[in-house]
Amino acid sequence: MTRTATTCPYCGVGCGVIASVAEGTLGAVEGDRDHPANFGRLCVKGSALAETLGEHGRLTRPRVDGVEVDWDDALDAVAGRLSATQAEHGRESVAAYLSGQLLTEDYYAANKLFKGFLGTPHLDTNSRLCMASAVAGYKRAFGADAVPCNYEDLEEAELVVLVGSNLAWNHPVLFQRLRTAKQRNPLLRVVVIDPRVTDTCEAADLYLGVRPGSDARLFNGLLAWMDANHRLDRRYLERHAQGLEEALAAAREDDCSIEAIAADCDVDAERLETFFYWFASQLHVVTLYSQGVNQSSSGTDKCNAIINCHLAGGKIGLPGAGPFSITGQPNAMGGREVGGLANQLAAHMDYHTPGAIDRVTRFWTTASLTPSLPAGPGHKAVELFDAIERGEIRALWVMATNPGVSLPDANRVRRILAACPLVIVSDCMANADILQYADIVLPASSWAEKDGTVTNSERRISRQRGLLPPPGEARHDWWIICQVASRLGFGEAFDYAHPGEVFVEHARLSGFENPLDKQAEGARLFDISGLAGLDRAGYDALAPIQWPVNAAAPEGTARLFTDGRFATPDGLARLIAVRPRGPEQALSAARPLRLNSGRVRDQWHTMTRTARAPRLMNHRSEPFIEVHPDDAAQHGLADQQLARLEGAGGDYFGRVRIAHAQRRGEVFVPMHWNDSFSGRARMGGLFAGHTDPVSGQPESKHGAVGLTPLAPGWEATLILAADSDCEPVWRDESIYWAYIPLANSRRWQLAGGEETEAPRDWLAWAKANLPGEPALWAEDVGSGRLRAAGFDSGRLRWWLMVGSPAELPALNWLDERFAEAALDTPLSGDLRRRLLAGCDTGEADAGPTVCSCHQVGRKAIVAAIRGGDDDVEALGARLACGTQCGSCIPELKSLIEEEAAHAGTEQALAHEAV
Ligand SMILES: Nc1nc2c(c(=O)[nH]1)N[C@H]1C(S)=C(S)[C@@H](COP(=O)(O)OP(=O)(O)OC[C@H]3O[C@@H](n4cnc5c(=O)[nH]c(N)nc54)[C@H](O)[C@@H]3O)O[C@H]1N2
Ligand SMILES: Nc1nc2c(c(=O)[nH]1)N[C@H]1C(S)=C(S)[C@@H](COP(=O)(O)OP(=O)(O)OC[C@H]3O[C@@H](n4cnc5c(=O)[nH]c(N)nc54)[C@H](O)[C@@H]3O)O[C@H]1N2
Ligand code: SF4
Ligand SMILES: [Mo]
Repeated sequence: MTRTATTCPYCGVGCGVIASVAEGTLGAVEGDRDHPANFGRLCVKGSALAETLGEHGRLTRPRVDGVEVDWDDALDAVAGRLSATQAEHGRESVAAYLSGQLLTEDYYAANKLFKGFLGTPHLDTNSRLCMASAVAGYKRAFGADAVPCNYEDLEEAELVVLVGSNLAWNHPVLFQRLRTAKQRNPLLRVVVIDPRVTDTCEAADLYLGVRPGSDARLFNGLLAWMDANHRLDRRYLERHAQGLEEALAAAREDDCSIEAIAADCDVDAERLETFFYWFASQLHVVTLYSQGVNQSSSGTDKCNAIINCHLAGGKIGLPGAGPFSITGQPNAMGGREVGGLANQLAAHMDYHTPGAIDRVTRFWTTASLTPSLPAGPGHKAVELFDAIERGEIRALWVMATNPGVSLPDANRVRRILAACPLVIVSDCMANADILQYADIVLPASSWAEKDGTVTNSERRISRQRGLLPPPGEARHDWWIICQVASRLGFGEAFDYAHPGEVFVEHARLSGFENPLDKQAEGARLFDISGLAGLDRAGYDALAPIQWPVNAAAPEGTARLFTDGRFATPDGLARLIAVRPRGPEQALSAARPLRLNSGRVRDQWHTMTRTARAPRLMNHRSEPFIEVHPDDAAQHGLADQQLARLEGAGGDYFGRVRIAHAQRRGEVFVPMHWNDSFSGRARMGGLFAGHTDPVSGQPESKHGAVGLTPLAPGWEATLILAADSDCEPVWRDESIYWAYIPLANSRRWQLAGGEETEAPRDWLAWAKANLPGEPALWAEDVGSGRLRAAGFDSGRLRWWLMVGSPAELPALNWLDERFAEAALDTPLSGDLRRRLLAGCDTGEADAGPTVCSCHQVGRKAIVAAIRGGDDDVEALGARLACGTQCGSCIPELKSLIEEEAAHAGTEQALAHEAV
C-alpha cells in the first residue's frame, strides 16, 4: 500500500488529503495532519472521494463527429479545424472557455497557446461566474488582485463578518476552524449577513437578513457611521490610502441615518447599529465574503464598499484583520495567477499594464518562434457567447466546465453551442451536459490521476499528486494542449516533458523583469520566482507555500500589506466612491418573486462527480424550491408538493420545501441539478444575462420568477436494480422526473398525467416496461395508491410505489435487497410484508439523512434528543452523528433547538390547560 499526500479537488479551502492506494485501487482518504489548510480535518465531500472514482461513467476514448478515434486523429482534427477556422475567419474567430478546476499547469499551457500563439484574446473562464468581481474590487483598491488575509486570521480576529457566504456548507473545514476558534476564544464574535438563514448562522452572534443586493448600501452606511462617530483611523488613511472624501461623499448621497439604512436593507435598526458598533470598535476584524457579494450586477462595488470600511478603520495588514474574498473552486486562485480571465494577459499582467505585451512576448519567444499576442482584452464569458451567436467566434474549446448549466440564460447558451460550427470539449465524465454539443470530445484525466499544483483561498500553492493511471485513453489536460500546439507548429514553445516544467516556466514568468521593490516600474505582487529553480524532485516534494515566494520571502508570505504599502504606483490604497444599485433583473406581475440560488452541503456543482457517491445523494435527493410559508400559502403550495418556477429564459420543476429561513417574496433553488439527474431542474435558464459593468460577472443570485403548483395525476417512486439495462421510457412519460443513484439500485422519482385523467393501468405498464415478473402487488384502487415489486430468478429487479413520496421510508434496507443473489422464494409472509413496506418493519425508519459520514437519519436523531441526548456531544456518543467531518453539526443543533422549542410549546400548553 502506498500513501500519498495530495490536495482535495473540491472547494477553495484546499485541504490536504492522504490517499492510500493498494493494488491499483484508492482506499481510504484521510485529512493530512500536516497540511496548514485543514490540519487533518476533511468535510464529507473530501472524505467520500474514494466513492466517486472508478472507470464506470468516465470518458475513455476521443471522439470526432460522434465516431471514436485514436488520439492522433483527434489531435489532428483539433489542430486542423482550429487553423482552418482562423485561416478563413481570422485569428479572433477561435476561443477557449476554461475553469478553476484545471490545475495551474493546464491553465498556463492553455493561456499561452490561445493568447500567445493562436493570437486570440478570447480565452475566459468560469471564474467569471465566481470570482471576477472580487478580482476587480481588489485591483481597484490595492492595484493588484491580492487577497491580503489567511485562514489563521479567522482564528485571530475579534470579529468575523460573513457576507453572502454559507461557510458551513461550502467551506466546511474553514467553518469548523472558526467554530473551534470561538470555543477557545469566547470574545470572538461572528456576524452573518445573508438574506437566507443558513446553517452558517449556527455560529452567529448577530444575523442580518438583508434585502438581496443591498450590501453596498449597508457598507456605505457603515463608512458614514464610522466617520460620524469618529471611528475612522485618520492616521492610517493619511499614510496609506486616498479617496476617503469621495467615498464618504458618495455614501452620503443616501440618507445615512440608521433608520434609513435599516429600511433600505430591510433589517432591524437596533441590530444594524450593533453591527456598526462592533465593526467600528474592533481592530481585528475579518470580513469574509463570497457569492452573495460577487454574483451581482453591482458585485465589484459591493466588494469595494467592504474594502473601503477596512481601509478607513486601518483593519488590514494585521493578524486577524482584512477583507477576505474566499475562493470557490480548488484552483480559482491559480487561474487568476496565470491570467485565465479574458481581460488578463499572464502572471498578473493585464494588456494595459505598461510594457506587459512586449515583456510577455519576449518571455515566450524561442529560438525560432515568436508569439503574436493580441493587442487588448477579449470577451468575458457572457459576451463570449454573444460573439459566438453573432458568428464572430466560430470555434470554442471548453475545458472542465458545464456552461449549458452554469451560465445565466443557459437555454440560450445551449442554442448558441448547438449552432457554433466547432465545439471541442475536454472533460472526464461521460454524463457532462456539455458533451451534447461537442464535435470533438477529448477524454481528460481526473483528480486521482493528475499531477500539478493548485492555489487555495489564502494564496497557498499545494501539489496535487497522481495516484492512479488514467482509465482507458484519458490523457492529462496539459498534455492534450501541448500536443495540439505542436501540431499547429508551436511545438518548440510547448516542449514540456512533465507538468513540473510548465510550473517552473510559470514561476520564471512571474519573476521576469519583476523588481523586488514592489513600487518599482513593472513590479507585480504575484511573484513565485523563488520556485523557479525547482527540479523534478523538488517539484514532487513541494510543500504547501503561500505566495509571494521570492528572494525577499523565500519561505513564502503569510499576509500582504503589513507595511501599509500597496501595489499602486504611489503605494497608496484606494477607497472607491460607491453608489449602491439594486438588482438589474426587475420583478413583475408575472414574475413577482426574487430568485436566489446556491449550493447544498453534499453536492458539487453540476454533480458529475459527487452524485456518484450514493451517501452524498441522501441529504438532498431531489431538486427543490425553498419557499417562505406565507408565499407557499399564497400560491396554494404544500410542503413536498411539486411546483414550477418560470424565469427569464426557461423554467424549473422542483419539490417545495417550506422554509422559515427564506425571506417573504424570495425563493431559493440549488444550482446543481442538470439533464442527467432531472428533466427540468436546470436553474441556469431562470436567470437573465445581466452582468456587473466592471467585472462582467453575472447576476446569478437575483433573478425574477413566477411560481405555480404542478398538479400531476400521479406520483411514483420506481427503484431498479443497478445492473438492469432497460430504457428509462418513464422519463419521456413524466412531466417531472429525478434520478437518484443508490448503492445497489437506481431510484427514479416520477410524476405525470393530468389530475382529471383516468388512473393508469400500472400492472400493464410494469409488464411492458420493467424487467422481471411482477411478483408482489398491493393496490388501493380507490385512492390510486399501489406498491409492487418484480423478480427474476429470485432476484429483486424493481420496486414501485405509486403515491406521494412523503410516505417513503428510508430506502437503505430496500437497496440492500437488490444486492442479494437470491431472496428466499417462495417469499415468506414476513418478507413479503417488508418488501411491500420498502423497509425492515422490525427496525425503526431512520428518516432522511442528516449525517452523511455515518448515515444517521433525522428520525433517529429526534428520537435520541427526546430520549435526553440534548447536546451535540451526547448525540455523537450515541449515534456517531457529527463526529467525523462535523458538517452536520449546525443541523443537529437546529434539531435540538426545534425539539426544545417544541417541548417548550407543549409545556406552555400544559400550563395553559392547568
Ligand atoms: N458543497 C459545496 N461546496 C462548494 C461548492 C459546491 O458546489 N458545493 N462550490 C464551491 C464554489 S465554486 C464556490 S464559488 C463557493 C461558493 O460559496 P458560497 O458563496 O458560500 O455559496 P452560495 O450558496 O452560492 O451563496 C452564498 C450565499 O449568498 C447568499 N446571498 C444571495 N444574495 C445575497 C445578497 O444580495 N447579499 C448577501 N449578503 N448574500 C446573498 C445566499 O443566500 C447564499 O446563502 O462554494 C464552494 N464550495
Ligand atoms: N445561478 C447560479 N449559477 C451559477 C452559480 C450560482 O451560485 N448560481 N455559481 C457559479 C460558480 S461560482 C461556478 S464556480 C460555476 C460552476 O459551474 P461549472 O464549472 O459549469 O460546473 P462543474 O460541474 O464544476 O463543471 C466542471 C466540469 O469539468 C469536469 N472536470 C472535472 N475535473 C476535470 C479535469 O481535471 N479536466 C477536465 N477537462 N474536466 C474536468 C467535470 O466532469 C464537469 O463536467 O457555476 C456558476 N453558476
Ligand atoms: S472543505 Fe471539504 S471540499 Fe473543501 S477542500 Fe476541504 S475536504 Fe475538500
Ligand atoms: Mo465558484
